Amino acid sequence: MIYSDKDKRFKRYTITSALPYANGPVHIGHLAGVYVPADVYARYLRSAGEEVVFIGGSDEHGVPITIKARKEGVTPQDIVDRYHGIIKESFKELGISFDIYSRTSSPEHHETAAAYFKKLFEEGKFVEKTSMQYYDEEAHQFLADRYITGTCPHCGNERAYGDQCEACGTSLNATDLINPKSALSGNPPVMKETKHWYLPLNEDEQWLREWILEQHKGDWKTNVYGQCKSWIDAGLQPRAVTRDLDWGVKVPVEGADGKVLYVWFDAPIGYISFTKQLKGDDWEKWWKNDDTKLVHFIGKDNIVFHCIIFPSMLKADGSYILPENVPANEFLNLEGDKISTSRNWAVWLHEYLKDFSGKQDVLRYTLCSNAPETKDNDFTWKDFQLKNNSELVAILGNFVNRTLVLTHKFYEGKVPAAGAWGELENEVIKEMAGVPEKVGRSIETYRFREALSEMMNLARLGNKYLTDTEPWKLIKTDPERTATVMNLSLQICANLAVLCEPFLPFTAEKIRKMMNLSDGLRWHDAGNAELLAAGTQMEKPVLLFEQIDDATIEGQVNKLVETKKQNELQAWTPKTVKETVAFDDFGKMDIRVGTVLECTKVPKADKLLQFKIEDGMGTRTIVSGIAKFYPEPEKLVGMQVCFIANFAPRKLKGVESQGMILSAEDKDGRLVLITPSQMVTPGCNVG
Ligand code: B3M
Ligand code: ZN
Repeated sequence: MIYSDKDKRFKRYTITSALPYANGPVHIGHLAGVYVPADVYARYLRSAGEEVVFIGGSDEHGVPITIKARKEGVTPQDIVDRYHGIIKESFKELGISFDIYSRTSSPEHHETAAAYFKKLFEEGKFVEKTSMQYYDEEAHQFLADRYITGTCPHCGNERAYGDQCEACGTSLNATDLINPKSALSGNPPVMKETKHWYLPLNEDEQWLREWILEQHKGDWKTNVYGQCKSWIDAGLQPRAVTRDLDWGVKVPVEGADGKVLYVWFDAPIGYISFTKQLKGDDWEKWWKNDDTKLVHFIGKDNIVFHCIIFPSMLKADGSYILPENVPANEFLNLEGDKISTSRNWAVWLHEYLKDFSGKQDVLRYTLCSNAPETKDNDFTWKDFQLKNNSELVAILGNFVNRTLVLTHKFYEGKVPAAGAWGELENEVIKEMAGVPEKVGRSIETYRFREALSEMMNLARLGNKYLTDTEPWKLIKTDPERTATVMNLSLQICANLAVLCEPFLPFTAEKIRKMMNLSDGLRWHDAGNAELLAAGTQMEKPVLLFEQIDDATIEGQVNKLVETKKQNELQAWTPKTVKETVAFDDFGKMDIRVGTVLECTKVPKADKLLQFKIEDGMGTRTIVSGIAKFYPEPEKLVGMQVCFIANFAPRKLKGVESQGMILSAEDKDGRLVLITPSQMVTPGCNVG
């Protein structure tokens, strides 16, 4: 039974979460944006006694997957098999409680998606259009945007893609590219006519405006509502729902050889096909009955697909319900930088689970309390440590642990019978009575950060109650009252086991087991001091959370620093060439070869080496800032170096340097001496 009247008419809930592309693992951005809030919502509704299906699965079609497969020399199926397994396993380990986690490469999905398209096709819901598209004659394949590279007309980057230039960020049409080339054969592509089917979104403007901008004004989040409004106000265009690709759901009509469904047409149908897989013949009520509430959990980059395109598809069929809400979150950044799969700038879920085994709830807690619900937010490892140490350990863990330790200390672990509640107890019980509704209402309105904080306030209340009553002292003077205090403190712990479950399922299970609480307790059993019968045996307490130390956090931060360094190396490009100089200018530079006679560190200057060079005219001293890269300078004796002989002498750390030794600065900052490829006579010119 839920609290908000607006939703009381619903008998069941179909909860979907965006299907992650199976071309890489999931990271904390996905979790904070989509999967943790969706799981909190599903767990809460189940605890409140509602009928729920929570649908998840891998999105296994689309060009990024085929590109990755080509790069690795494997098939797209190999790629999706690898990542579908990693994603599914890591979601399970984090306690994301899908009722089904399926995949769009499954035959059941292909069948459902193809049938869905065919029905709309036969009812004439699509517009058929031909257009000219780039085609690779050697590969006998039309080219999707990412399969065309060329020179960006805006910045000259020669590796721009058909849809975007990653150097200057401009979004492009393939025909904008200068010297376009096929990424398949490397040949210039030709323009060839092709036919596709389009969803006439332009015809849906009226009902979309009424459904979203009027009906859902005020109950859809402002970020979602705003994006839909700007899309609709900008004027909706027909949207192609087929592609010339060989990986995806084959288009099931005549004249569609070599064509598949556009990935954003087939993927949302995955929600339906997975429900079919889960519920068999009983699936329709979850998608077609008006007393079903359909909620899509997504990130903000998927708003238009879930609020405009998929509803348009559902409406075109005519037998489906539309989403009641699409509570999209904004983006989570990492240590102040945008999370990026390609730059490996992420905290990958499967790696977290390995590095922080047993700490699933710490991540769930941090990502829920910092969720980017209304604006982009930032994940830092320091904050993760703080949330764990000063909230989970210090508040929730500390309260439960103190209560159970004292129960074992005073009553051999048995719940003592309470005497009459005093004034303070009645205040605590009254406050506790309101917590289930406060937390419930926040969850029902998708304010999960607020809900989590309200739940933690119950642990704060418990801690304050123990601190105010000091049972460890009271036991000496008033054992009866102490029994009352300990009984109520245990009741609060039992309430927390129920109320923390949607957020912290692993912790809830630990508390339940320690207190021998029935696993049949549900949301509406909480909010009172009768959950635990006197005499119930408490198990020996185990710590719910442990401190996370600085070294652990430093290890994670250093991992990111290393990633950043690798990214910079990969992104390195040579400095632009300096302005042209006249030959005479170059001629003023007198560059010679010399042989190293001696080489030592310059005292009190960790960057400098002092060379004694035989220069064909005698010897000279030259100081060079390469000590860091040549830790054993004596090994340079006998080597030949190139140096500028006619530099004005200058003193460096008290040593007069007569010239400048030439070295190359590599992309990682390393300085490497320039030496002739063969021994030459000292003093000979370099030109
Ligand atoms: N595969 C994931 C994304 O855009 C996309 C979601 C599909 S939900 C039907 O990040
Ligand atoms: Zn560009």
